[in-house]
Amino acid sequence: MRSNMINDLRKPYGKHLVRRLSGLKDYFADAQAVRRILSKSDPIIYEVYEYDAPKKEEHLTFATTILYPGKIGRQSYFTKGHFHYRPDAAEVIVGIAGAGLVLLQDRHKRFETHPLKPQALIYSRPGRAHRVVNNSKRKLVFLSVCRADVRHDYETILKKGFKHINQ
Ligand code: PAN
Ligand code: ZN
Repeated sequence: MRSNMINDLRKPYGKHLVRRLSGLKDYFADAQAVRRILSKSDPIIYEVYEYDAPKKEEHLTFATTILYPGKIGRQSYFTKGHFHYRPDAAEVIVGIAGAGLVLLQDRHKRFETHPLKPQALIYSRPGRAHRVVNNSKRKLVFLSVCRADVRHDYETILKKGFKHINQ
């Protein structure tokens, strides 16, 4: 993105990431279902368009995530989910299209869920890991905004998981 304005957050901008099941296979609980699906295809679970901000504290970065509908075993498609490394930066998540859930969890496994829908705003306070789940039958699109020098800790979630939610 070169201009200072984005007219439509549902359209591509910045860096494009594509997250397929093969890259998320260890996050889903049903390993058999993962193997069965991967033997036939490698579905896209979500895509992210991320503004390429300078990684400095005075900047903000933001991303649009498109999370597709679907299930792996009994679990609906979700984003990997992560903590932010220190400084444990906060994040704002805003619904753009479709509906789902935001899961927030702190390092003591205190857990909250919030409905995500167009115009809903969820504040992931410092120290909260966040994951978004699409438990609907339509595409879920949301915006996230946080400080630009943030680094993602995926390891903790991969090892310890979120409190389990089956949809
Ligand atoms: C978001 C996420 C995005 C993809 O922009 O990075 O929704 O989710 P995962 O990073 O968990 O794969 C964000 O939380 N940024 O900090
Ligand atoms: Zn984040």
